[in-house]
Amino acid sequence: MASELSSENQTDSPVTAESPAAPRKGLRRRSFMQALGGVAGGVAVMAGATRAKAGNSWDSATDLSDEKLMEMYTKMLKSRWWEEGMKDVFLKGDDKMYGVCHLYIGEEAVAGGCIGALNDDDYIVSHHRGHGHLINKGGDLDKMSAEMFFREGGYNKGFGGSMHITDVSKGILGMNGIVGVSHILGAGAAYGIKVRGGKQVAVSFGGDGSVNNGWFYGALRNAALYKLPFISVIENNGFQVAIPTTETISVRDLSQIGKGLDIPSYTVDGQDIFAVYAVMKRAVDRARNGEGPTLIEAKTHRFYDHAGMARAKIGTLGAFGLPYRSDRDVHAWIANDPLPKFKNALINLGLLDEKKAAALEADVKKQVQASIEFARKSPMPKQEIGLSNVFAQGTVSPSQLHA
Ligand SMILES: Cc1ncc(C[n+]2csc(CCOP(=O)(O)OP(=O)(O)O)c2C)c(N)n1
Ligand SMILES: [Mg+2]
Repeated sequence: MASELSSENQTDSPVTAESPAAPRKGLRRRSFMQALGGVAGGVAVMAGATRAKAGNSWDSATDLSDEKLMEMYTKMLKSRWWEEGMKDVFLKGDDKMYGVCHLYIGEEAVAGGCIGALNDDDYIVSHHRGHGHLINKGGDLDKMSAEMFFREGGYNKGFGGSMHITDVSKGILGMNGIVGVSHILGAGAAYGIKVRGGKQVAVSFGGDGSVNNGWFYGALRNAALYKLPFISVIENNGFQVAIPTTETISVRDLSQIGKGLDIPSYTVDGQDIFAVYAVMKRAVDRARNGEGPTLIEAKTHRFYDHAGMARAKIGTLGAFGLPYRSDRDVHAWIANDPLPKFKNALINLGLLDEKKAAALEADVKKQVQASIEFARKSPMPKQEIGLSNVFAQGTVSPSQLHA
């Protein structure tokens, strides 16, 4: 899939009149293109009825400063190792984790590239597989871990679990367990921005399954009509639980859906953080200029099972032996892991070397471990306050064990 997309990105011809290619800034660094090597590329564009070709992905990504690149890489590391930390805690079984956990591992370049193009005061709305979105938008690891353990120190004071983590102060309008609703919430936030005359943008993330409901279409229709500063990002990992996407929708590229509403729509290689950033930057510029919404489909892969830790092992990346996908595919996806690709690009740029990379990874793992210790020390919430923020009365005890 990735090579197919890359092969469509061999030119730097403009995209369409309504979504012009980002202004060429020239290469900030001579070595930038070489640094990206095989990871550059991967943007395919759906515009009107024709499939056009986008500019090279590195072209828009050259505006990223060294500091920003390192920040994006550090966040990708945090996202990966925090989730690996949660996986290990669950598999060791010494601690109780509550709620359901959907690992984002393998998909991190999508959150990294998209949120890397946002400002702090922009909004995101996430879905059930959203830990990576939160971490990239500045989510606090201690509070996230404590929420996974259902502790008072958690984001939701221990009453939400993974799928309800929210931090409005950071523009994170919540993860959400209802598939598809993120898009209508994102469009609503974009409407709010427009009414207030703000310059922010609102971004909704959803899986490939999220396009199969009315919230998605309602969000796009209204965003197009009112030219809302809205970007809908579809993370197409090829499955809805265990059902292949090809069995649930008639189009091959989900970006095709936007064309009926005249929304600039892109399909991008979601394993290539630079390609994702490039296309997102274009969408963000368009939204801030008052030109309206963009639809982005990022083709990606999840390395673990839909939810929980079936067939996962401590110290092994990815879950093998699941009945609905082949191990061969999983090996191929892992060979295209966005994390080492990003690391190698930064090494080629001279921003990292193996020693520095190892030190950075060790530091991130330390932060993850500290967050787990924070969670362990945090008290269980009082059952009496369980219903204090909802329209009901009584007590609530944690009952659903993470599975
Ligand atoms: C409205 C709704 N229908 C069904 C479900 C049950 N459900 C939870 S996750 C999921 C699959 C979602 O697939 P996708 O959107 O592709 O996201 P992915 O899990 O692949 O990241 C389903 C059907 C739900 N949570 N909400
Ligand atoms: Mg999916």
